[in-house]
Amino acid sequence: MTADRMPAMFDPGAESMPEDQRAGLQQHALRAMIDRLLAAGGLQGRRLAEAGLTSGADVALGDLPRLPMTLKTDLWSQYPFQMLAVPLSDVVAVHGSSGTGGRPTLVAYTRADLQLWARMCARALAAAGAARDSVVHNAYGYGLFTGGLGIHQGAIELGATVIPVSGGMTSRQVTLIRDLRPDILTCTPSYAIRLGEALAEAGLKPGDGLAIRAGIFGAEPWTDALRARIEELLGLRALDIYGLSEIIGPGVAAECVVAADGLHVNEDHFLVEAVDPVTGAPVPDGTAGELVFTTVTKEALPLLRYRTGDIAALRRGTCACGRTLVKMSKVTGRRDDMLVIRGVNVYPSEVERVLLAEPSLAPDYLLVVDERAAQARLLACCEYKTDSPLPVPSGELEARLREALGLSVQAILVPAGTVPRIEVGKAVRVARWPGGDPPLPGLS
Ligand code: DLL
Repeated sequence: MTADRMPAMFDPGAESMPEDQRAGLQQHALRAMIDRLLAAGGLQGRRLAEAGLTSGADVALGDLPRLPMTLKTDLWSQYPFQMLAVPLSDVVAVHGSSGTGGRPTLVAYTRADLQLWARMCARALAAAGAARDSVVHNAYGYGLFTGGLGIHQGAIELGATVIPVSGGMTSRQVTLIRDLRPDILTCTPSYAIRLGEALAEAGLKPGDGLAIRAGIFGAEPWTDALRARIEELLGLRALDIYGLSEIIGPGVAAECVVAADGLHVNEDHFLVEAVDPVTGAPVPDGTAGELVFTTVTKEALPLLRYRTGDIAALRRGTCACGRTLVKMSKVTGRRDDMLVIRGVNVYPSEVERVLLAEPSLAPDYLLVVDERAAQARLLACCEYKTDSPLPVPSGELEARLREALGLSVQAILVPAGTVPRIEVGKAVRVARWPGGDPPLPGLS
């Protein structure tokens, strides 16, 4: 990409700052955060005091790996507001995610936190090539989920026009895309496929009625194979955006359209570490580990070394786009979604990579962990494309899966429309089958 076509950064001073200069600012912000936590006297402040800290001045940036960690269970035990570092009257919004067992993980924002969040999402949009004259079709869900409102505020901060369509009602989305000709699409990657198919059915094709240049997809894991599928279907550059409610929502990290090979972490606000998911010890750059974030500038809910459960690798250096922010790889799995099948560790993303590399298969699949016998089996139920005359023989697919995973997996090809479609939100790709009715009809 030539310099004159390089999209402008939203915050060039911060995004392309020399690393050593940024480290100075990070240390300053970390110390101030520790002072705020100690003063607030909540769970995190007490842990710091127990670790012998009396002031932020006691720590240097390099001490971060030795500071106490914070877990999702801490947010649950302090539900709803015991972890706030500001008076409740300073909180202007709450968001959250549905936790397991229906327990929401609730997070809170001050006015300054919302401004910070808008800026982080504006950075992500600008990194995708969006600008003031852009029209952003925002099909992330609006509500307690952070996706919709986070991107919404980011688009406004950038000065673009946002279409707050939220998720679902796909035929209305098709009409709006036809009439308003957005250049940027934001939604989950699984919904991008659903929308792409609906647009194609309505006769809207890349270059013929569709003007979307880039899509910013996240909130669930997706592979490069799915990226290729989305790009082909919608004729756009498919970029990854990562975030979690606890840290701020979308905008923790995002890919740039220039390199599109990893997500720039906004580490001037969110310090990032990759640690061994079992021991918690730091892993070297380039090695997959569990991401741990420290929100050094957030007011309402500052989190010290928050363990995300998300697995990715970090990479440093200056990107072709000019950003010096550390990059994280795509999330390759979660600490807790790793399946252990007959002693072999399997991440659903590894299976997805094999399935989506096969052109005769559609992007919808369900992995079924058959737990009816003592030795669990993994079944990969994949839809074949309706227009594919000869789907791949299941034996061939099984050989590829065995080669990639070191495990025998039973491949079951099913007609399009068999795997339950998600209408909006996050796709469910794994089902357990402890007994009783099978998760998909016809399995035995
Ligand atoms: O999913 C925030 C978000 C909204 C991110 C829109 C991107 C776009 P939560 O609902 O709290 O927040 O879920 C956070 O979703 O810990 C990851 O496991 C997963 N996740 C989020 N983005 C990605 C991604 C939002 N790009 C949890 N790739 C996180 C893989 C992702 N997983």
